[in-house]
Amino acid sequence: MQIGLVGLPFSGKTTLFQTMTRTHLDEATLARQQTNVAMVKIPDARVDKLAEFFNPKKTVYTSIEFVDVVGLKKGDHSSTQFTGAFLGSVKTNDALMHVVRAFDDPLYPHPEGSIDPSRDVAILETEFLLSDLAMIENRIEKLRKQVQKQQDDKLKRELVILEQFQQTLEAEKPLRTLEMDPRDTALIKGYQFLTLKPVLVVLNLEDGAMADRDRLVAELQEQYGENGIAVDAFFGKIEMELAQMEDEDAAEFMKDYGIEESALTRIIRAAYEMLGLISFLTFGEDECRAWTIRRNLHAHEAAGAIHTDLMNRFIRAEVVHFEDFVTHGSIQACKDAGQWRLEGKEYIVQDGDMLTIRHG
Ligand SMILES: Nc1nc2c(ncn2[C@@H]2O[C@H](COP(=O)(O)OP(=O)(O)OP(=O)(O)O)[C@@H](O)[C@H]2O)c(=O)[nH]1
Ligand SMILES: [Mg+2]
Repeated sequence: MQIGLVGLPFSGKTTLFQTMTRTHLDEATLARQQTNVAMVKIPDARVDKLAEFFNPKKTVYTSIEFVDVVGLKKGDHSSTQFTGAFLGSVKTNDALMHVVRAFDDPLYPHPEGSIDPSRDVAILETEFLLSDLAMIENRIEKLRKQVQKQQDDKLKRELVILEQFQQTLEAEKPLRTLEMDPRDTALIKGYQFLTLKPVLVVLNLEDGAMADRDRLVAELQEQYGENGIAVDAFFGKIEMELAQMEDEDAAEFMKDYGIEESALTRIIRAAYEMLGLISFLTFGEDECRAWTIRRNLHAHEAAGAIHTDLMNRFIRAEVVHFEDFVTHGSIQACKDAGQWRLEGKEYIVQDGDMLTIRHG
């Protein structure tokens, strides 16, 4: 799972990257203007709790890869500056975090000359939309010729989908607003359309805007919600400092500033939800671990996330929900209380399920 950080120059992408990955990039690295990549462990209090209980040899969290995408040139702000390399790099990301600047700082002039988050969201969205549209127009032309020559149901279906996409984009709607049949999704997956990717807009607010945070987020959400965009916010400058402190100092600092939860925890969780992901848990004296899967997977598919053998030789899943486990205190107590179940391969795995896979 890979999330790309995108946004206009000086919006705070690298700041957010350093906050979430808890890394510190030195001046020389920053000056190189390279793409930064890091895996981020998904904090999960349930895994901690299981580890406390089972005292395993190994505790494993799931992780997401974050990419600080470069490609928009400094000081350039006409739309032509969205280079092919930038768009190409964004294509391979599973989802996007769009960092939008809401802080003012004369040292780093905003490339558009003023602070206007709503406008900035639109700039990138429009650029992505035009890129998808160009690709679709190109492809439709070729497909029409092909379909005339050969009777191929798949190609015909593809043409129908792309024509629908074209209409949507021409109405200035991103593709993620369309309801789609999973079979159609599979058919057009190879195109990696930009406006089909889930987007979380992250407003980069200045320290003084603490009290306005919820209002500013709600305003943008109101405006862009119907385009399938989620909105969150962070305080770039102070939260980056926070991420680089020892835990104790950070706790003190957060109290002083009235921050309840660090951006690290909150935004990572928002990203997780945006991607439609859930976690199930495995446990024992060897290992307690969280696994990431898409929502609505069957038990045998979830088993496949652990190992393909477990999917192929799946018999049944023993299931206890984490909340029930905490309530009753042990697997045996869950059994006694009727909270332990044996499920077949069609069972839809829920977030927080503790699974033991029986296999042949
Ligand atoms: N005052 C203030 N400065 C910030 C804030 N967030 C980031 N900055 C500063 O703004 C400058 C640009 O931030 P970056 O994180 O490098 O922005 P970027 O989007 O990665 O920029 P490019 O990679 O050059 O496109 C840095 O010097 C940051 O320290 C903030 O919330 N408040
Ligand atoms: Mg940067």
